[in-house]
Amino acid sequence: MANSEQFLPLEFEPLDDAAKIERARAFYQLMQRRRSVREFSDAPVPREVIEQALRTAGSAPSGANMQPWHFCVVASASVKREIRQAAEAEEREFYERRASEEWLDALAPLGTDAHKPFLETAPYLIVIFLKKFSEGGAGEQRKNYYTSESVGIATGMLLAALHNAGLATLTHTPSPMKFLNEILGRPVNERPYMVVVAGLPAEGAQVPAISKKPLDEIAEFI
Ligand code: IYR
Repeated sequence: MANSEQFLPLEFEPLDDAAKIERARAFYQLMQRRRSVREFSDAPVPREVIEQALRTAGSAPSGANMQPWHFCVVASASVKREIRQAAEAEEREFYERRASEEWLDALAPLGTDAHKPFLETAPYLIVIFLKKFSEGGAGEQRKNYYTSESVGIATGMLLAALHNAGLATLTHTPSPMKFLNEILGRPVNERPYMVVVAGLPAEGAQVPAISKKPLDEIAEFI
């Protein structure tokens, strides 16, 4: 195996323990400031920021390295409007009929409702599709593995990359999301997974007063 042409030497940056701890601390300091933002400015953001962040997302590990994702970046005002209209129709249905009282109670601290102006205001909507199958050669369908885990990891890396680049983000999941296939012309083997709204916060934007659980509540060492 070690001599196989299929393998290359690992490029690995060794760090001493103090550096490991410092990097871990600095990354936490960066990431704990990420907040889900629902009030966006229409200020433009260079497309290159989005492209680089998508490269980071695309570097995620995936089942059998199938990379079962497709990122559709929507900057077009008319397509954003179409998405907003379709998403708000689903959200009205959700808030007025589909959601249980228990679900609405859980959402109450976030102050969300069916009104989603940020879908038009923010400069970019990154619509992430999950590919249950990929196109192989000759019109064949090739099965992908661990697709939701893989796309979840890539989405997390995308959020981290966008935050690191100074952008505000929101994960948005109108449900059902099938309308995104139609609006964006994506094939049936792709399932809309999430919309990541990206841009800059509106001046004076507010966020819910919520907190994260401390380490000892979310983890244990055995
Ligand atoms: N999709 C709806 C509802 C919603 C659901 C969850 I779970 C959230 O964390 C936030 C919102 C909406 O976007 O309003």
